[in-house]
Amino acid sequence: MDGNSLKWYPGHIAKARRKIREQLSKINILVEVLDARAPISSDSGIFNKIQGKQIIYVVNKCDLIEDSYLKEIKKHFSGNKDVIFLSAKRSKNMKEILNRIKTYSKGKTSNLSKFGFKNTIVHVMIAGMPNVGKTEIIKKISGRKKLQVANRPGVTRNQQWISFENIRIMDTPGVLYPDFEDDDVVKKLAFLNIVDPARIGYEIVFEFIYNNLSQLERNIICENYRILETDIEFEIFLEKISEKTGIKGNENIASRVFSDYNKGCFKQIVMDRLNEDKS
Ligand SMILES: Nc1nc2c(ncn2[C@@H]2O[C@H](COP(=O)(O)OP(=O)(O)O)[C@@H](O)[C@H]2O)c(=O)[nH]1
Ligand SMILES: [Mg+2]
Repeated sequence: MDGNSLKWYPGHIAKARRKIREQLSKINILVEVLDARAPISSDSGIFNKIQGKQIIYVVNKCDLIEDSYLKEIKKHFSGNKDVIFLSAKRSKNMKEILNRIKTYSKGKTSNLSKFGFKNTIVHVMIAGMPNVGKTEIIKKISGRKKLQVANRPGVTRNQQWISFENIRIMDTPGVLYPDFEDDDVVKKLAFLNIVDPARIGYEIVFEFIYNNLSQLERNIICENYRILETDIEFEIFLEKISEKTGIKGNENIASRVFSDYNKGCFKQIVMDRLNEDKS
């Protein structure tokens, strides 16, 4: 990629990472949210070297993948991480995250109550890359409908506490890894809206994604736009989508495909191929 590629790691993300670290001493349970379509590449690593705290990984947006891939992710993580699978948008499996927080906080609160502390509050921090659904998850488990979510990175700009029952949850702005140098990973994350695709260019990102799809995956997109030809070059492919949708201009056409992908039109297409990672 050209010299512009560093623009996707803006200063406010470095600040967000620093602020998360500053708060850690107050927190009992850490939750990192991952995107189910890229459960490895969407790990920000923010809690990697932390010891002595309970860390829960939440694989969110499971409604955007197929059951067979969900099984693969479960197998991939089995045994090494404390992982929960859910879809915040569809309110699927939300109880499990609350149950897990309550289970982990039980030991803590009963210990403190021995020393006369009443109504002990459990402090939970939710972190992860931008746009993975951190705020949506907090909305669903807290019942706070007014929290702001948006399908673009960078909406939660400041840390905020949300309290309910005996739980205080800190929502945090999205973070990326600090040594983010692999342009291919950046493009994958841009296709998921984790890195703002407009910063790189929709067409540039989509060309990379398209060129890395299998024939089967290309066919899935073709079918969605009722394109009969298969095995076509990227440029021709954009022209065909334009013919079928009436959208003009390569940026706009690519942007439409992004939006359809993020609505769940191509659930078979995921950004991390787990079987290949093992080889
Ligand atoms: N399809 C799908 N979309 C989700 C899910 N959870 C969150 N979203 C959407 O993803 C976008 C980002 O959510 P948000 O909570 O603002 O992400 P944050 O930046 O991590 O706080 C919003 O458009 C949400 O509605 C989910 O489980 N499935
Ligand atoms: Mg947010």
